[in-house]
Amino acid sequence: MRPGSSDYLSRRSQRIDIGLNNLLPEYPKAIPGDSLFCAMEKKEINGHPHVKYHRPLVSIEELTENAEHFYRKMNLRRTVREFDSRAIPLEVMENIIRTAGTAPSGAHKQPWTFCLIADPGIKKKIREAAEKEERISYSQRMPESWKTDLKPLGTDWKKPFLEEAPYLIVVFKQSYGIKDDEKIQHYYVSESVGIACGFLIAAIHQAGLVTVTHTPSPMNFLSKILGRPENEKPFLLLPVGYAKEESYVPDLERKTLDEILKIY
Ligand code: IYR
Repeated sequence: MRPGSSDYLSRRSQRIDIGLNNLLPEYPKAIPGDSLFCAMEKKEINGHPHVKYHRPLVSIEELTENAEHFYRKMNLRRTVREFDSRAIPLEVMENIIRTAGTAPSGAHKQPWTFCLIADPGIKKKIREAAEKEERISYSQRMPESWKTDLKPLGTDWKKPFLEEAPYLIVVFKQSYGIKDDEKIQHYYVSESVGIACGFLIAAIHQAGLVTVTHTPSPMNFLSKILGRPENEKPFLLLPVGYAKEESYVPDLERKTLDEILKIY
């Protein structure tokens, strides 16, 4: 079986699942992050509760294979702007968002809210508001040099994908939290939410779906349409779905390892 073939990839992910459940035979469906998984070996350290970290013991051969396998899979990710309207089960989207929620964050404040939109009426409102801003951006706000840089991507003010994709995810960053009417300090908010969006995009790709990272500017209209509170600011808008059956993406190249890696 050729590494990188779809059969090879699905066999390998099955093997990873079986491995996790062998590690936890008493909880056959335990998933890290679930309370079941966390309820195992506990210990107080400096007066704070800790749980045992179950180190996955991976051989050098497996490390090598895992790293190459994941790179190959991620290297197949492409930004796609044309969607198939085929429905996607809500459960799939919930697990994708759970994955984004596993991201690290400043002082573990998890300063994010993911709004999932399937309602055609709300999608229409978002499209209309986004296109209104984008039309102004493309005709008045963006300098010619910016538009020249975007030419190879073929973007313009029209955003039909905001209605065509079965789901939109709007990610909000929480500048601060609120609990019992008290403000909670958040740290490294943009970094944390940016990392969570990276996890989100990887999870969308891993599931077999596509997205485009859309950042209409300004995007305050999203707070209004979705009725988000004052402590949340829109961060990123991601339409999610199957790619349209026949769609083309720009013939782009990624920087080589030599260009992005400096070893010291
Ligand atoms: N937000 C606009 C413009 C745009 C900007 C960049 I930088 C892109 O990589 C792609 C598009 C739009 O969504 O069309």
